[in-house]
Amino acid sequence: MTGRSAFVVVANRLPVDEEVTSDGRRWRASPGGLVTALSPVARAHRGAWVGWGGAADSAPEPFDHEGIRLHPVRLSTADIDGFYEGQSNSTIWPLYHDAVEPPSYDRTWSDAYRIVNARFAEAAATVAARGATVWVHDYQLQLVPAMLRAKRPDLRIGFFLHIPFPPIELFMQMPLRAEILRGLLGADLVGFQQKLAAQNFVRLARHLLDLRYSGMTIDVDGRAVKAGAFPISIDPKEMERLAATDEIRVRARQIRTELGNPRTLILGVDRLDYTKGIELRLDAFRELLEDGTLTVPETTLVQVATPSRERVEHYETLRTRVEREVGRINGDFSRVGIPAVHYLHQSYSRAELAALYCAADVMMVTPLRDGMNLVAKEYVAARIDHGGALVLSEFAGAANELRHAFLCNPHDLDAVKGALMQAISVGPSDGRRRMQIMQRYLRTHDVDRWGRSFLEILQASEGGA
Ligand code: ADQ
Repeated sequence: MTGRSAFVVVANRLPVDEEVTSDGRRWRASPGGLVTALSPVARAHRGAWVGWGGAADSAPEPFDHEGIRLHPVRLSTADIDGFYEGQSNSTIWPLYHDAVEPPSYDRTWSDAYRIVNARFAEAAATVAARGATVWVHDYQLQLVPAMLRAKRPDLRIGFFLHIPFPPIELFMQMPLRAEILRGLLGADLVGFQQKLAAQNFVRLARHLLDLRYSGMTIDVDGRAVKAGAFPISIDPKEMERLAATDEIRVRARQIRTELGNPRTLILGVDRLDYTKGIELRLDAFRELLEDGTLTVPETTLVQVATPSRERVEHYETLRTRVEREVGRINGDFSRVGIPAVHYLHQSYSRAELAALYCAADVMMVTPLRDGMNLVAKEYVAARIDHGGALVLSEFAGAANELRHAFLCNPHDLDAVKGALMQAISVGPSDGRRRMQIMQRYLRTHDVDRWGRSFLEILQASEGGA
């Protein structure tokens, strides 16, 4: 594959992880929704992908991987500090998640963000063919659409934000607010997980830049910029296939045996992130053990928490708090050889995740705020036996779609406890009915539909000059 591409994905990370083996360096497709969603689209368009390879100060020459041309962008250690850990994960991430932890602001981070966004825009401009479609992703790259348009007015540019977009009052805190808004408005189509987020965006354009809008289309100096909701999804067939294998069925039973065959197995699977509501889940569980509503060993909680952003301060302190609380619950309620909480600070294969999903009676997904939350969708897809029950925070994007989960307000501990108890005690026919309805929904609202619906609207937009 040579030359420029008619379809380019731009994301913070490339869709591959580097593996160092005894024979040298090798690239392996990285797991995750974004890669599963976009790789087939990029491949079908003989497309390119611009992103960081994951190692500091290293950017190999462009190379092909499974039919996609990959263009690594170099990030230095200082870039990672200021752009990624600073502006992206200590300013924008908390601010866009309702400031559930206070955002930090630092002028040097803003500079790093500008510089790195310019580097991504430059790389995309070099890679894109004349009139190409470029799809930029997520909160790390919000300046890229305008920077790219300035260099390449011929392109059709789409942007998708995977996390929530905050209401005006919160967004206005950000020193970089006007620049970020103008950056996003460089796109022809700006996609969000939820309608509310898209509405926040068009209102902000009027409030901050005095731009007119009609419906969900903003007039930016005579150019039409559309905003819309495109709730991301999963490939439910992947989980269904895994759950149907003998290997996973056996492993699910084995997990329950290893846990001492509890009557009720409660599961949480999250990146270890303060937005995910891991602590409140532990609080709910502890209170239910304290008042005797739940007992050990009849009930066990397994919390899988993938290591994440460990060099960012909020994440370090969260880890300490979670581990202290797990220790406290176990100290008070475990029996010899039978812990109340199994806490696993590890990453797992898709197969092991599928087995955990199949083994769990209740899945707790309780973020304080989440763009979508794919774990909730994966759990539902994995339950081909129509068993299990999902407790889901109203503040996850997924709650707009998975209406038959046991929904709760994560800021109300009694409501969380109530939803958990309802899920534990749901009758088999009601439980089955709820699962079936949610599964039917996921089959028709899969990740393929997400990608197609975004790109169809993008193709129908005015596009470049
Ligand atoms: P995340 O905040 O990372 O994504 P989520 O949507 O739940 O959150 O996706 C996590 C993914 O990681 C899932 O596919 C899950 O299976 C996987 N995972 C979690 N724990 C794991 C473990 N221990 N081992 C292996 N895999 C694990 C952001 C937004 C979300 C939005 C997605 C996609 O914050 O709101 O849904 O992007 O747009």
